[in-house]
Amino acid sequence: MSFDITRKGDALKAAAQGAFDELPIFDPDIERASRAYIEALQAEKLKRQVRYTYERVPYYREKMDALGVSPDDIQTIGDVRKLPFTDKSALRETFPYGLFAVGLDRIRELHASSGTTGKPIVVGYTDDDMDVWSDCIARLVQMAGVVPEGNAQMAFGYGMFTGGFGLHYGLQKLGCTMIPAGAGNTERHIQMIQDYGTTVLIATPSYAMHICEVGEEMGYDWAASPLRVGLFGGEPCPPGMKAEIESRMHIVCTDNYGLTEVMGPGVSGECLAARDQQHIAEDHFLWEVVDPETGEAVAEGEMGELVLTPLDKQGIPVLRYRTHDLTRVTTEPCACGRTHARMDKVRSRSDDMLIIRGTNVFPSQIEDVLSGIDEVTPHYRIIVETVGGMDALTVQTEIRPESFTDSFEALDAMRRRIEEKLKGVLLVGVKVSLVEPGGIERTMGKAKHVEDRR
Ligand code: DLL
Repeated sequence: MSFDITRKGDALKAAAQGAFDELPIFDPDIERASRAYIEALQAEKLKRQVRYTYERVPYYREKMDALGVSPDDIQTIGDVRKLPFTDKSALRETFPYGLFAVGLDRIRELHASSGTTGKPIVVGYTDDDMDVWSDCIARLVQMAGVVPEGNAQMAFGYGMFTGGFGLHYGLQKLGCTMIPAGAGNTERHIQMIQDYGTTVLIATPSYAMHICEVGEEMGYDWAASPLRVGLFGGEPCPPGMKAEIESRMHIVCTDNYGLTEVMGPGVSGECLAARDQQHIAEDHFLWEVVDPETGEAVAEGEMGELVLTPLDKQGIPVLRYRTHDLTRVTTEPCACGRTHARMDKVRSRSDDMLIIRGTNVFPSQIEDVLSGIDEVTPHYRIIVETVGGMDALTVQTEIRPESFTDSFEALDAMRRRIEEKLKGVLLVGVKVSLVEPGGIERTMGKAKHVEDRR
């Protein structure tokens, strides 16, 4: 072996040289299975899962009866389209246990998500669900080059959020030593990395960026730190942010996707060959990409809303869950050797579009413009309000310390330049407000970029 991936930097070096056989794969039989095998397995599991759900969850029995669909009608993976969609509202209407397929005596753990409107949804995991969950996580953890000897420090919140415990169980399954620090107390995180020889850090990308900055302010030498891998997820990672963290912290970082309603983290994970995509755990999830307006399937490789049907869920077996996350999926082979389909990183959701004076604006468009401006950090906020009866859009963007100046003229020119760039892309008037370095509030969990005061 020419690479020792327990050494800082070697996983990235191996990937850069295309030496993917030097990187570990947790479950090679399934992660490298042929497409024909995967699809046959999905068809078998789908049949079983639909029958299980129909027989145990009155909500789905009624929905399927109303559509005139019986479990016998589901024979192929394409037959999934005969089934009704599920939206977050179904979990809210049946809160707390209306969609559960087993009694609470078989549920080992509950998790919840408050969502944007604050109304909670709750999900439950049986023993088998917990097993599948930690398996899916162990896979994505290895995609980043984590090895069983790793010391993994948790900077996701524990509690009802699926991120903390999900990653915890998966890392332990792989054999890592868990350091359950939890979110917050950033300086202590840095101290612990040094004291405990932490090799893996788990955080939202925005919190990882904050940990990086605080370390730098403390004079911590990231290049000499034992830290080797960052496992991110839970929120979109702005373009360029992952690469910036990698170079400033001298680690390799992957971005991983999931959602509470279908499992939590573990749905898909980034390998080191396709850095803007994530392999979907296709033996456990059947994916579809649909037009968010019509619900009709789009052609493979086209952008649309991701719809997921978990194929093994026992606790709460949702069918055709509409994630609202926009992505596209390809089944082309990946250089890493994995055969599972890859989805593009989720940058926006079908429900996060802002309408500003009749024009559609996606926060990701603003993020793209800001990421192309060298003088600003990845931290930003979008404020929408009504001024004189009209929508007003303000983008607060933070200046990098090295670009900060006392010259009002220079700052004003910078501000006007950013405004022009944003206007050119958004086609709507926008006010830019420059914020001094460190002036935009940092979060320890998911960053909240948009404040709609209308
Ligand atoms: O955030 C699960 C998770 C935790 C995934 C930790 C990865 C790591 P929820 O709180 O239910 O679950 O939020 C799910 O967050 O529908 C996406 O809109 C967004 N999201 C999650 N991960 C990513 C990601 C967890 N890597 C919602 N990139 C999802 C972009 C993400 N968006």
